[in-house]
Amino acid sequence: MELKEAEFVRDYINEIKATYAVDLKDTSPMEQYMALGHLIKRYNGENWTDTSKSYRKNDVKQVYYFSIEFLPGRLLQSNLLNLGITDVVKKGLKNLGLNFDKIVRSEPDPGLGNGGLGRLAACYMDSMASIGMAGNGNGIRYRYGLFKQVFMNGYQVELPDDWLRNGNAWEVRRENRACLVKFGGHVWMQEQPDGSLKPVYDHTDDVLAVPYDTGIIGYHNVVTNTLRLWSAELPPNAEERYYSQKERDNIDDITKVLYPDDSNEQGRSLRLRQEYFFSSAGVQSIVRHYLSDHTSLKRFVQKVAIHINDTHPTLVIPELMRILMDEHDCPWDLAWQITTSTMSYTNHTIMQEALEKWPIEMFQGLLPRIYQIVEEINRRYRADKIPVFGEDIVDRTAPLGDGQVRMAYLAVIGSHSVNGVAPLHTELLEKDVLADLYRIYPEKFNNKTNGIAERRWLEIANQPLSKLIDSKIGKDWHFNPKLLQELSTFENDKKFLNQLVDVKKENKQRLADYVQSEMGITIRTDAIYDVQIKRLHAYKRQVLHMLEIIREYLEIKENPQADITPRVHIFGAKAAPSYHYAKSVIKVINALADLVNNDPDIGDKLKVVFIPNYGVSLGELIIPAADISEQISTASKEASGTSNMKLMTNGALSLATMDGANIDIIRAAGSENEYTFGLTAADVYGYYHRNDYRSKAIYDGNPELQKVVDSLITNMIPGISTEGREIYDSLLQYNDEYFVLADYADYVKQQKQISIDFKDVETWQKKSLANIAASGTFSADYSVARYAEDIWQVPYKLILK
Ligand code: DL6
Repeated sequence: MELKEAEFVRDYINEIKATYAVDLKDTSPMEQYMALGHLIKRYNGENWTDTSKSYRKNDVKQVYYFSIEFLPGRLLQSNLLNLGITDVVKKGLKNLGLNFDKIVRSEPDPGLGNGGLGRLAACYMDSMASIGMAGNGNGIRYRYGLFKQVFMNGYQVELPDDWLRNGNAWEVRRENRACLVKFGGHVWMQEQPDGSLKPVYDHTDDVLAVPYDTGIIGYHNVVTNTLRLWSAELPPNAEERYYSQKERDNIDDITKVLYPDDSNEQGRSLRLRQEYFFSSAGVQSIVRHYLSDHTSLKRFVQKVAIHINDTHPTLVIPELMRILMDEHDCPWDLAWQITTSTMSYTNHTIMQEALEKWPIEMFQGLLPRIYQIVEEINRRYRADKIPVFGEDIVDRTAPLGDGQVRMAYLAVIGSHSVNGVAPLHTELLEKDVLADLYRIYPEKFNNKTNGIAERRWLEIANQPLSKLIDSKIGKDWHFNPKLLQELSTFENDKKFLNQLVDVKKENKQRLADYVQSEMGITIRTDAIYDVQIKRLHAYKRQVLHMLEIIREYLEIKENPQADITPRVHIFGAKAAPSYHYAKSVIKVINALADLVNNDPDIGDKLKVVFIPNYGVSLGELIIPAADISEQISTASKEASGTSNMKLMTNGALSLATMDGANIDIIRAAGSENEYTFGLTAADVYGYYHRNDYRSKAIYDGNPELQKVVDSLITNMIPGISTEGREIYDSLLQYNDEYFVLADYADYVKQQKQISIDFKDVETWQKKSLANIAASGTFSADYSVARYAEDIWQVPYKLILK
């Protein structure tokens, strides 16, 4: 948008006065941020309205992306960037004597997600707007985010993430678009005068779903799409009937916190209520919106695509069936045809425990009408498929089985498309996790490799690199990230390679300053920054990285004079509150950090920093500083990964197993520019089939490994007696479920190679450049364009300059 500095300054001062009734000099950075947010939202108001109007006028097909998580990160900088007004705003604020960085840091990270799944949804929102596609998000407005992680004596402690404390500058509450969502009670079929049957609900617990909309601004294209998040409130008849405190709390709880503890029955039931709440409200509002412009449901499929991001929103399937049949008199067959043609589903994991299942009793009690519909889907599925495929396979794949509602199976049966998120992942879905359903519906399965918001991870997170790239190849890559490939023509340009070294150093210094001021740890910027940032989970194998740190520590202790390439091992990870093992891993890494960082024999050759409260904003600080990207999951277990792509685009070299999208990264950048190691997915499945993996045998055969693993239980690392033992036992007594010991030797070999290679600055920098240049292909712009073409059948205008 066009904006003159003087105009901005005038508007901003007025905004401050109108909102806070004080002079600029008396405002806090938080107030300065809020006023700026309100002003930018106002500037963009017309774009937002015009976008909605133009979609309506042209009767454009809309995509609704349902996700229980969205992790957009701070919005101020990305909105300024996408509107093209960063420089003028920065200048105006500077001339007013304000500190832009402080204002940026005052914005809380919306705590609406937990990891890659939520961040992917946010990247896709950004890209859908940026390629001019009518893509809306649908989720939950959690009052409290996941949690704020702090470490006390090395243990993870979870504090409330009160991200809405000061309000949210970007959202608009739209009470006039609220919907009622019904839980519990009884349903019976009442005969209508025309002889048909209609369900009647009795004694339901009704909840008002109020939408809060956030504008998602496209990159330099005047498009603004909508992210709609639902909040649970008392229904409008609240004054007419008495609600006990318990009833009020029950309603409040639905959108109070992300991921209620699902380690107990009450938590699980709350989770199911959350899932139905946003699925129902979202589908109700979609149908209402569609019918405000169309007189019949005939063209619904041509105008609406609903995407199920992981199993959590699967209830959109029976909910759309309910609305079509109960509220719009559609017969079953037509309703089913509309529903299955509208829905598509992405699976994000092969981990069995994450394929949600609900006990039938709980499900039926909470959602009696929806259960009736699922029962009928189940009955028809069986009647339809048993004659063709036989009873066994249909039993195994029916939506109801073993006393449970099986959400992933319902999602596959009720959708026209099922995709995995990287080629290996999709292959494993077809061959293993969903193999039976693949046999029944092979035509539904396809792959859509994940992508990232390149612009955020370069233009916002890594401005020095972004500017350097602009100076070499111009700015067209902002619109068409594959053009980053042009950088490879500079691989022998020494001056450019040196400039890349300087950029990395600047980014490392920024991170080092943060680590110094927040954690009191001094780290040197000429060390290898060896980074592992992702959820804490056994399959992601932070333990393997931890064993390497112990090995390096013992190596220096044995030979303090050895010529060691200095290293800083950097972790960022949250463990689910009820995931005991993951919390023990955090404790041990923190204890190890205390030992290593304070040992005078070690000095600054080796440092370990576990940066608390990892999230999008910390990612923006850590990723540009990384030399090594640790992507070391057990092959077959990581569906895709996306930190691997963000680190690649920022010039980190992958130390990676052949898992998820690592495989595609390695292919794109060239294996000579990465460090690969370990078992392949086929090796892992080989062990499963033969049932002959014996971790103890590997331990017995490797004296160095013995020393490293034993140090978990020998008091070498102070203060970890139970946690060290727990990890030790997982590796030896419980036969090392994730093949850490199998991959140890190969991993160490590559780590040693990295220490050698890092010293050759020019060669290292060439490898780094190869990664940056090849990374454009992982832009989310292309991913959503593939969804648009193959699955959603919606138009878009990729802005290829
Ligand atoms: O597709 C986004 C993201 C993938 O990159 C990760 O590999 C995958 O683990 C994650 N999946 C989930 C779902 N639940 N689990 N586990 O978060 O999705």
